[in-house]
Amino acid sequence: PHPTPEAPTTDPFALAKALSGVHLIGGRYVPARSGKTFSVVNPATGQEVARAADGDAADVDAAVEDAARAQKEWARMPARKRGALVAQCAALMRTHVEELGRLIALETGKALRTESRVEANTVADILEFFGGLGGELKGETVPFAPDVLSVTVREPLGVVGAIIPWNVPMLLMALKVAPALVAGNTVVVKSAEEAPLAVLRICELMNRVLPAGVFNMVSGFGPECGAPLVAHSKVRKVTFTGSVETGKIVSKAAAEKLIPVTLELGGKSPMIVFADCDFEKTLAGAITSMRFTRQGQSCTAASRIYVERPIFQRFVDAMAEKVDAMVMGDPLDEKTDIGTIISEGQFEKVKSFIDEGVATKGANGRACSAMPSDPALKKGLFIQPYIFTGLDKDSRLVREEIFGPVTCVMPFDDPEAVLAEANDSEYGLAASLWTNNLKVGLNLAHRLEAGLVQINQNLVVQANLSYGGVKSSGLGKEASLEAMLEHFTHKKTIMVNMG
Ligand code: TXE
Repeated sequence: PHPTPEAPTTDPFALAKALSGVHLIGGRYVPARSGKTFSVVNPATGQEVARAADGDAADVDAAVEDAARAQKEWARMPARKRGALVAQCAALMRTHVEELGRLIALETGKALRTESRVEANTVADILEFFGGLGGELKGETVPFAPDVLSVTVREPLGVVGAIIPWNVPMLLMALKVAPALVAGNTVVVKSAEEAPLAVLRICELMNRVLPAGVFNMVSGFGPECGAPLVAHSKVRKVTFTGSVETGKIVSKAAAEKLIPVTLELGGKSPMIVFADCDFEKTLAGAITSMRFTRQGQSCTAASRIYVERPIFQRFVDAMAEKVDAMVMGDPLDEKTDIGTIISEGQFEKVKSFIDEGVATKGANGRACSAMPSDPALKKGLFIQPYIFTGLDKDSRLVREEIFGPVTCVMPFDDPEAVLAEANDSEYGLAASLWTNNLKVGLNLAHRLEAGLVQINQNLVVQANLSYGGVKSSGLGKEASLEAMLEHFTHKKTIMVNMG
């Protein structure tokens, strides 16, 4: 028993308090074995809104043991029934969109209207999509010899450990949990220390539908709570979204146990704009691709924009004007377009990039959008969006992932040179091309080193389209039927001699 409301609530402050101090293990809310908690802060005001259970190896062990026990029964349930239960969770999510949107806005500082409510709806979309795939866990028959029947069947891997970040925690969790469950695995999620609440509420809601132990969640810090999850002997697969640095640590630990791992890591996504593009559409695309509404805290953010020289200055000016018109303010206010940065650590990191850009000789940084004037927000982690021009291609701002509202715009003259520059990056997550010359567009799309290339649009996550990067941006794919089959099942071969 825990005092979370049965019906959806629109009071995120009360809900945050009610979700304090617990993990969700074996279908029940339980405190950390150590009794420890840590602070969850509203980044728009600096005020504590809840205390989360501070998990360690003991909590992880309890969660994994429960998940392992539950997995036997879960895997024996007909796949379409598992899918139907996940689809039922989707329906429950739809009735909680407003609640989840408000809660995630409170704990992450992402604006309700432009980001948080959208994320809550996408969670329902993802659960709905994977819920329909139970019947698709199919194998094949393979010709071998006349008297031998060879078939393959898809089997679950066992307990999946999922580690998620704070930028789009609900959506990224759904992309991991939904396919893992439908495929017959059970799951232990380790939430991000900056944003443990909304995902915990989702876990609670799904536990109203799913058998106990099938979906568990622990909160805590990376080395203390995430690392023991990866290392646990009964975790048979790890799926991780986060930084390249931590991704490498997780990957090494998984290699020690010889278990598969999926990694969704950072990006430095190029956007290439040709002079013949549809100017207004491209401009709008640049604003959304850069995800200013999320303070640029997106792995696919268009943080390097290359614009063909004849329209370069016009494009930069028009972009600055558009961003200037965006309203920065209280994330829960419907008028707000842009909320806050997630944490003081990220705030300092982003600031240091901006300071470096501003101090660079020959560079020009334009600060856009007014800082909020409400005195209640004076301790909020707001940063004005910056548009930089005049930076060298080897500048840290052009090469490294800033994960803030900072984009670098550079002119180009030659498609081959811009392609080489776009590909000269350790990352390879997403890219976009904006031109009405489809021959040029398709040619470059084929040669861009990225997991996702879009021409004249910038939609990102779709549950049925495979998603994931190349180079340092990751390993393996998320979303899509193929990702579910490849990353959450193994193919068993069964041979029968009929002779
Ligand atoms: O990431 P971490 P942070 C990038 C972005 C950002 C930077 C740092 O550039 O500025 O990473 O962010 C858990 N074993 N991205 O520090 O550390 C941690 O608790 C197991 C891009 O938040 O990677 C959290 O749950 N787990 C990215 C998760 O890993 C560990 C989204 C992510 O944290 C661990 C987020 C360990 N040893 C940040 N150490 C994207 N791809 O969108 C930490 N964790």
